[in-house]
Amino acid sequence: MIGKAFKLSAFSRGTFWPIFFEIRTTLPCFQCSSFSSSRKCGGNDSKNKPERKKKGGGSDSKKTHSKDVCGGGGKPNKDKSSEGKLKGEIYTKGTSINKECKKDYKLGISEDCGRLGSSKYGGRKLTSADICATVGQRSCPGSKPTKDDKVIKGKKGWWSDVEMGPPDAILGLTEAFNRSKDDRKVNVGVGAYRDDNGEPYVFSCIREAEKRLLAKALNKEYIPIVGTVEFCKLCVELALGEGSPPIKNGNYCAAQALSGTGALRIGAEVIQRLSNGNKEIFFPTPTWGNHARVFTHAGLKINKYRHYDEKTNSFDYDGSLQDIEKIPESSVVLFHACAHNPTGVDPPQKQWESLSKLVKQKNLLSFFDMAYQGFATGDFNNDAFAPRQFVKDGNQIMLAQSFAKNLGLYGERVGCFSIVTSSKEEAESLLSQIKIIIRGMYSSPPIHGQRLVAEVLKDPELRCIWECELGAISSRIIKIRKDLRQKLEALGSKKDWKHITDQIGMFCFTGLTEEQAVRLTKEFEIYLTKNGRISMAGVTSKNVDYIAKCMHEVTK
Ligand code: PLA
Repeated sequence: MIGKAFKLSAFSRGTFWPIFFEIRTTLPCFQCSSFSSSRKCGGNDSKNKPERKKKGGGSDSKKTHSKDVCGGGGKPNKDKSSEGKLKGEIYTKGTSINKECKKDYKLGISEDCGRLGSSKYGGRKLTSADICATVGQRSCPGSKPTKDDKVIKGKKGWWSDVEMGPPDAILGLTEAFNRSKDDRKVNVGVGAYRDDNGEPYVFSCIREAEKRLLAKALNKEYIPIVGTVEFCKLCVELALGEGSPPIKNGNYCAAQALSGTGALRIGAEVIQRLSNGNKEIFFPTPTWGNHARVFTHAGLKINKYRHYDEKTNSFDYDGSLQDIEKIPESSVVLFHACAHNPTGVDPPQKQWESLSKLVKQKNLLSFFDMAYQGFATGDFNNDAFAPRQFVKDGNQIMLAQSFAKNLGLYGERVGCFSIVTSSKEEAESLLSQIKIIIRGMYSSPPIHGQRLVAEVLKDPELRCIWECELGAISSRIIKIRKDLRQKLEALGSKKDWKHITDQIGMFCFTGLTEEQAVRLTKEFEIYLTKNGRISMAGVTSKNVDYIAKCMHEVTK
């Protein structure tokens, strides 16, 4: 089957990407999640079926069904893009797999899968409500859970007390944006770069690296638990500078991570399990919304210090010094290495120098979240000033790097976690323990994205292209900041919008109240976080007038 799909798509189109799509989408029957071309979906072959549908159990099956079946409520699935792709990419190419599913998919419910797979229903056709009830999907439209779904032999079902969680404050916005059918809609919620046409951007250096990798026809073996030595070294060199003493002396350890969040999560676990210091971390206020979750999930206490002065829309230098001064010795302090999220306000270099001294003097452990290196000023070295200064002053920093934004590898999840240590021996012991932590979480990291990053970082030509691209990106953001401010002023806004151009990096902390932000979303279809943060990367020459007009409207 794979062979057939491969031939049809690769050779008729002369391009490779559909292959991935076809292989992924033809294999699983998405009713029963069985991965087979010869097995019919929902066949009675129970050995081949993933375990599911136990009353009150089987969380995985619940998820699969709730999404693919229940979501449609028995009506045709509305996801036109995937429907089109499924028809166009798979079935009209003459593949004979999962015919039942093809037919049923159009109905939004796999009747055959349901009928063959369940004797309980005596072969009658299932409705979506039947299936939803069977898998205990309480919120499925049209499905009323029976008492049986909630109680197993006098006990509650495994998950029957689980309440619906709130949507994510940032990523939930993209979901809402995608659901909206309104032509006016603008997504300035998540910090993902868009070109001036509002399209996602894939770096040319990454496209080229991908071509080169494909030509090498490399294998897909597991890579080491902490990633390759080459990748980790390239990352730390990018952050700390090539000749930096910890790298020369081997006083650091590093591990590939699942992007920036994964790096922070490893760090949180390392502090919790291995540090001799306090299990308490201090964040700047405000900070990225996910920090609290990442660190509390690892069992750390969280606390805060001042970062942003709302009155002046700038870094609260005195406030942060006063607060950090009071932090108990041996605690952890988190810093945004550059392009602070959400405020776009960083300490100037002189103030970083004082902060570094204070942290050293108080014996605090600094953890740098470096999710935007190159995005603040367009220059990696400038943007790495703070961690480099801290290391220069003898601080043993921890570092979480992400390549989501600065190489556009959002979905590839490539990052690096590292620690500067006091000796090579300490680095080796730490790394051995980090391996144990990672092995217990996800075993080893993915191979593809890190290859792309290494390809770009080690090749002077690709690196040069990368630097040019980053320069162009940061210039576009700086220009669009000016445009937005000018438009607001031209509309006669009485508010001071100077901070739009003063702030740097991806975000603008507009100063809009929650009420104003919610109004922008509800009335004007502009999706931004409730704290008034706008991703400037989503503002373009085409939507800037509209955004300015609406911002003016809600702040009149
Ligand atoms: N740290 C900070 C300060 C961030 O802003 C983000 C991403 C991350 C870490 C994690 O990024 P990564 O795991 O994708 O590498 N913040 C985004 C996306 C861009 C998000 O919330 O996940 C944001 O819109 O704030």
